[in-house]
Amino acid sequence: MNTPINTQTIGKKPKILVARAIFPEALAKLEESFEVRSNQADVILSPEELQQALSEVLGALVAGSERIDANALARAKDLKIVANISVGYNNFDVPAITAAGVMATNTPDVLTDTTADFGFALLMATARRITESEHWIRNGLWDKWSIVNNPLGMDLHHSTVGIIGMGRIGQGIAKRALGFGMKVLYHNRSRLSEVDEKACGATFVSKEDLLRTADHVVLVLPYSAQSHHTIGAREIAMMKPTATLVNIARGGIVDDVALAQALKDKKIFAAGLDVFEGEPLVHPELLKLSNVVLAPHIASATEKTRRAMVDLAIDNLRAALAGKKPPSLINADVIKG
Ligand code: 8YV
Repeated sequence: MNTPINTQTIGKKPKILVARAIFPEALAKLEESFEVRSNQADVILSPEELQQALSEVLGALVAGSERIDANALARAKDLKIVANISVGYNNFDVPAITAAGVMATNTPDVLTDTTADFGFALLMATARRITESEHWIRNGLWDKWSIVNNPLGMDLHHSTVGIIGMGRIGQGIAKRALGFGMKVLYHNRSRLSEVDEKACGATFVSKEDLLRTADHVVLVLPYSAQSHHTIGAREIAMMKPTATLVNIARGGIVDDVALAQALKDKKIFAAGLDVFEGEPLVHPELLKLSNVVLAPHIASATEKTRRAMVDLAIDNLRAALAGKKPPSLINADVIKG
C-alpha cells in the first residue's frame, strides 16, 4: 500500500492535477486540501503538457480526453493515482499504469441509470425518427402532412431488442425494455447468472443470432482491441433491413465508414450514435444522412450524475493520497503489502 501523504510533515499542500474543467464548488473544496493545477478553461492538454503536469503532482483527475500510458507516465515519479471521471477507461493503459506503481480508478454505478435512460431515449428517437421530424417542421414541411407522407418509424413496443454488452448499463436498458413489452436478447463475454437473466427477462444468444433476430440492436460493451469493430459491414449485413442500431458504448466499436455506407444504401433502417470513431470528429458521411440521430457523447450528462462522477473521482483520489484503498480501484494488483 502506498504511504499516506502527510501534509503536516511536508508543510505544504500536496499537488494535484485536475485535467478538465469541473464544478467550481468541487474545485474550491479540493483547493482547501491540495495545491491544484486546474484547467477551468477546459483546453485539452497536449501529450507533452500532460506528461509535464503528471511529473509535478501526486494525483490527477482525468477524463476520456487524457490518454494515460507509459509515455504520459514517463516522468511521473511521485504520482500515486489517476482517477478517471468516467466508468469506461479505454483511455488508460492499465498494465503501464500498474507497472508505474500508480493506482487507476473509474466511476462505476453512479451513472448506470442515467446512461441506461439515455440509451433508451436514443433508441426511441432513432426508431421514431424524432430529430428528423423536428427538421421536417423546421424546414416548413408540415403542410405536406398525410397519412402516408410522414417520417414513419419503427415500433418499439412488443419488438425484440438485442443488447451487446450486458454489464450494469446493458441490464438497465433490458429492464426498461421490459416495460415496453419487448423481448430481450443479449450477447456478452460471459453469461449472466440465472437470477440476473430473470431480473432482466433476457435470453443469452450468439452475436450472430442476435444480429439476425433483433429489431433494435443496442451496443453497451467496453472498448478494447477485442471489441474494435464489433459491428462492421459483415455484421450489418446480418441485420434486418428494418432494424435500428444504437451505440452508447465507445467509438471504434462500430466501423463508422461501413455504417455510413449501410445507412446510405438503406441496408438498415436507422442508427443512433452517442459515440464516434475519432470523436469529437464525426465521419462526414454520417453528417449528411437523415436516418441517423447524433449526440455528442452525453449518455451520462445530467447535472446530478456528472456531479456524482466528479465526487466519486475525488473520493478515489483522496483515499489514495491518504494511503487507503480507493472505492473503485481498477488495478488492485498495484497495492503491495
Ligand atoms: C463520460 C462515459 O462522460 O463514463 C463513461 O464511460 O463515456 C461518459 O460518462 C466520458 O467518458 C468522459 O470522460
